[in-house]
Amino acid sequence: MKANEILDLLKRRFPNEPEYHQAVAEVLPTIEEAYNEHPEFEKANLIERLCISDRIFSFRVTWTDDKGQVHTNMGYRIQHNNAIGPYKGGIRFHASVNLSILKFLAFEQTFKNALTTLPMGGGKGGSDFNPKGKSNAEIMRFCQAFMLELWRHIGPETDVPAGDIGVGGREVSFLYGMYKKLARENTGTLTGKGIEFGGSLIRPEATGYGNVYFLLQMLETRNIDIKGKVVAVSGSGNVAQYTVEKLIELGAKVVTLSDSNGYIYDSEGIDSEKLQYIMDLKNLYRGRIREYAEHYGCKYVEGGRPWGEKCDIALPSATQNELNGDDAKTLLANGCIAVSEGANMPSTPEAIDEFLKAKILYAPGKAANAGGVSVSGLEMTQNAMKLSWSREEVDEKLKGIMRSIHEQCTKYGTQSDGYVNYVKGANVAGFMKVAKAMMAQGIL
Ligand code: NDP
Ligand code: 2IT
Repeated sequence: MKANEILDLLKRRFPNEPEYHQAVAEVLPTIEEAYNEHPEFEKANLIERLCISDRIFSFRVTWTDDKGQVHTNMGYRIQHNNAIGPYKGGIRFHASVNLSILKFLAFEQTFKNALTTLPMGGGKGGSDFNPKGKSNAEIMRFCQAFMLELWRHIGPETDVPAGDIGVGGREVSFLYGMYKKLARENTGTLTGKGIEFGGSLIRPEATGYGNVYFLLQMLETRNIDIKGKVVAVSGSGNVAQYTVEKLIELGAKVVTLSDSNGYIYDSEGIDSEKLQYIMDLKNLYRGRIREYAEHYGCKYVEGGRPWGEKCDIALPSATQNELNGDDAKTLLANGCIAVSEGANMPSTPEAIDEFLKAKILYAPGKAANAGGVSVSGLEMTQNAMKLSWSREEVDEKLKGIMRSIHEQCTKYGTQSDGYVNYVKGANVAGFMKVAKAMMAQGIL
């Protein structure tokens, strides 16, 4: 395999899909060596089979707003690869959603899920529906209309969706209610459900907590204590909120959060009471992060991103390509020692190059944010066994999984000078697992 040739082929075959090309371009050069050690992979054309989704469903979603006006949106589900288990991955509701974004996410999810130690393939879905400013009833009707098409493609042993940007507990519950009505079964298809009907404890916290657990593992390799470290977090949704919760518990000082309008800088640090304000603001009133700055009298930068603020650790937790090469240079110049990605592909290729060149601790999302899908996997297990585990049990399992992901990264990513390239480690570990499963199952 020549990484460049495969990439050119994919660009010709799927033009105008820059995020998908970016995700593939990040992986291929790092797995080239491992791939080429196995001539049988090349004969089986494993690489094209791994990069191109098994299938993609796209459908029109028609829904009615509170004034009686009828709207259409596009809905999609990408079933990328099920070599190691049922397709598994979130659903995103955001105005920017298109095939390029969902294909990048489904491709990454396949590697991420392989790292979790649990039997899950990779998938992703979503809609260009914009949930901002919609009433609860409109969200419900949209979720029901979306599921009216999606339900025939999913199931507990085939494809298990969950949340992502714009899809949290409220949306998963509406989606699940409609799924159940249509499929006439109660098997738990969809994870991130309410705790009363099959949801797992710790699932809401899992991505943020998991990212901090992974960060702790990285810091340990350099004997660095997280206590007192200044941390810049971006986003203010599900992932960001529970990242901050865990960081406060561990005695770190979180100074930033953001949303799509701008960021706040709180030099005093965000404490538990302020975090509760953010959770109410974002999850109940669905307000803007600017209101935090107005309430607590701190700095707010309209249209800005937090990376210019001095910090020891940066945890991008909003969206793809939110941290570019210049941001990376600024972070490094300000003494940043670690970057761990809560979001999927938040760092641009230029930013990643800067981090690796500087040899700081840098964890790509497919390793660092795998805690979310891992606890989704644990939710599937609990549903199948028709029982539920305690908080402590799930949290312990999550810690164990994040530790295992860190081990896999160091196993495959440690360079001759001792530096751990977590990008390479995660990609090679994930790739080898999926590749072996595909080879064993024949040409499909
Ligand atoms: P939420 O919808 O809960 O929050 C998203 C946050 O990111 C909001 O603060 C939102 O601001 C901000 N944001 C979204 N799009 C943009 C944009 N284009 N520019 C700037 N800010 C933006 O989503 P999650 O917290 O669940 O997801 C955050 C990231 O984590 C995503 O990359 C997701 O794929 C990833 N992830 C999520 C997992 C999960 O379990 N939920 C698991 C693993 C990864 P605003 O409200 O203004 O839109
Ligand atoms: O990107 C992700 O890993 C998620 N949005 C969570 C997927 C899941 O199935 O829990």
